[in-house]
Amino acid sequence: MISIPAEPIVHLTSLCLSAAIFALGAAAAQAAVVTTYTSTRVPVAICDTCTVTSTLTVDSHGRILDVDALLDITHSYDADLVLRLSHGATTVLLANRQGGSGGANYTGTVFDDQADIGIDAGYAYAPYTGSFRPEEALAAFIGQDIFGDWTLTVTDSEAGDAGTIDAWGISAAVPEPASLALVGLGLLGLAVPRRRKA
Ligand SMILES: [Ca+2]
Ligand SMILES: [Ca+2]
Repeated sequence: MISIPAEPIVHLTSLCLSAAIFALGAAAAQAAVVTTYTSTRVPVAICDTCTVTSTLTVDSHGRILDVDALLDITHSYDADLVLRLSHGATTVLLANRQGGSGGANYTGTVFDDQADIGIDAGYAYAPYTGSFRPEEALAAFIGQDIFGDWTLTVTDSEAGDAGTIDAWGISAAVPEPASLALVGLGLLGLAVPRRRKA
């Protein structure tokens, strides 16, 4: 008779545990995995006054939370170059004829919306080693599926100098796969009976 109130307490406990499991599961689903994909279709010659492309193919799915572009180009006159990154129907202008008078190469360049310096800032200089904000935000890709082809398009728009796309890639953050979150939920679920027995 005295134990009657115990039942609602048990229900309340299991409700709290369920809520905690749900909250932890949701937190696990929010966790991001960052992966770098590099193109194997390099080097690509940038002929004088040509437009050339290089692609890379991502064979996994995931909703893009953030994406950066990585680039190594040898070119004797960067200000000839217009750089664009495309995926699906979206194209982002990375750099439009930057490099001033005679700046050469992009060496270890990362285009990142979160960078402190814009590639078009007057105090950013070739070979642009480090992180720079692109001229258009890479955030245009946020929410898209990372799966499929990504294309770097390089236009050399002035006669006299040429170069090469040596290497490029993307570094993308997507949510941790749902299967991992479910494994987490399963492990938490196993923990519940143990706690009740204790
Ligand atoms: Ca970024
Ligand atoms: Ca040229």
